[in-house]
Amino acid sequence: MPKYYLTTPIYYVNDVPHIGHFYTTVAADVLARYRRRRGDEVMFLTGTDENSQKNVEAAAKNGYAEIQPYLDMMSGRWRETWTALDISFDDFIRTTEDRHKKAVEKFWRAVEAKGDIYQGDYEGLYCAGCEAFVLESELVDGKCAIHKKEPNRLKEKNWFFRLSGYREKLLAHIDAHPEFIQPVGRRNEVRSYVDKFMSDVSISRESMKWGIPVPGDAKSVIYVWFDALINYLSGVGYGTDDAAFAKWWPADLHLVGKDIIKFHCALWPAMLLSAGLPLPRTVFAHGFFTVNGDKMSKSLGNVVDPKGVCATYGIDPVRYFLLREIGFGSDGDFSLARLAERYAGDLGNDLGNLLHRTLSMTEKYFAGKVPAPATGDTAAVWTAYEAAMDGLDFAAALDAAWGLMRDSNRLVDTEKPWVLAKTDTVRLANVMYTLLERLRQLSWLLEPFLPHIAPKIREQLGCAAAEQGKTWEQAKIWGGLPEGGTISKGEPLFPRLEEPKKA
Ligand code: ME8
Repeated sequence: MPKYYLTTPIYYVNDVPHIGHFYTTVAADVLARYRRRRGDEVMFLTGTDENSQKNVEAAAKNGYAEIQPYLDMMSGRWRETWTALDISFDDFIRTTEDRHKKAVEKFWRAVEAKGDIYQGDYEGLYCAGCEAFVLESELVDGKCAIHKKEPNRLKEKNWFFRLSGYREKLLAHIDAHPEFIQPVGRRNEVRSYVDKFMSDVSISRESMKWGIPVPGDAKSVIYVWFDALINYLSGVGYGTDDAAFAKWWPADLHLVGKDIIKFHCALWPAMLLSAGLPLPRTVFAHGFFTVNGDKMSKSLGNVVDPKGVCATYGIDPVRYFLLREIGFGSDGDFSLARLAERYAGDLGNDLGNLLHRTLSMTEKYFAGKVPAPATGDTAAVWTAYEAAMDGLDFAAALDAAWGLMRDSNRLVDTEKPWVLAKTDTVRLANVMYTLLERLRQLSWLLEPFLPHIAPKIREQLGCAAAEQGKTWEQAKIWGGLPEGGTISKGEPLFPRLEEPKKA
């Protein structure tokens, strides 16, 4: 069985998840579900990044005398949120876990043994928001361009990682492996950074008390990014379970937002090269989105809670919307008006209505039984869908499915089954079978995106049990819906939403 190991970033626990975190996590979940259906053994890892100064500050702000209980409570909230939203993660890594600390220690020792860690003095500007040193030249009006806050000046004795020693190797890897950094715009951005700006980084902090101690120097803690990136190894057994590690590493895909691409495509691969480990196959950085046109921020009060929006629209419609509306890899906007439009249009009209009218006509003209198979060919739809999914172009994959759906709605309009019922029952049977069979196939194509709706489609088509045991390749074969099966029309898939009450 081929294996597929994919990850999300591990998120800071200084706050609860918002729709941006949900976006990355849903994209990973769609892929995980898709790869499982294609027959891969999947490891889908997510988790929480707990050794950050931001978390320490949040613990204090929330009145916690001890940090660990705050981290336990918050990490629990992240995990519960993903569980409540049916994210199918296989493991959840926390950087305060023992298995992670062991891995970090082993990793540090390996890099040290390579001669890539040295001691030096550091003086520089540190942005706590980025958890990174920033250059004077990167500031806008003296403030971090992302966090809009003045960085602090830090001066301390630090351990450094010889990142600059990996410039040539990294450039060669980026050039030889076009799949390593995606999409291509990001590859160019990272390449030019590695080529022109990448310098050694400080990987310890003397002034900070919370974190994993530097092996052999208990006064210092390891820089949070150096620690956090290692989650991708500790999550699959590095330092604790050699067999699991040999099975899963290297990762097939790290999914990240564009804000953290340099950490993942410069620092991380250099760390791995130093430790003598293979590099992940692909790092894909998606874009950032605004909310109703504005940057999401606490001060603007427009932070979208994924649980809240899913409670109103349903989990599947929100998943669909996020991956259809915002091209994966591009920036975009999350607008509630657009969500409502796509809910009523794409989902209600195109999909819900196609199923509803097809089932109603099957009841009316064939007493609720699937008529004899007609010929048909949907191979091109599957090919387009698979190519899009393999390239992480979710919108294009959905377009392929929607193409088939819209064509089916057109088929109803042009063939007019209500007329055929009086004039040509053979043709009527062919049209109805075509529609029913296409819906069966659509349930497969939609399932990674709509994991709750797709099984309902199959139940209504009366083929849930039969489809359950099929492989992806079997599901593709035209004519899978057996003649004589009994359909059972159910509740509408996308009920009309109540108008928001006017105050
Ligand atoms: O950076 N649009 O964690 P984090 C799209 N702990 N995606 C968004 C978004 C938006 N407006 N806002 C956030 C960290 N994201 C580190 C990662 S990994 C070893 C350590 C998503 O909690 C996006 O995936 O700040 C981004 O990269 C991530 O949340 C940052 O999460």
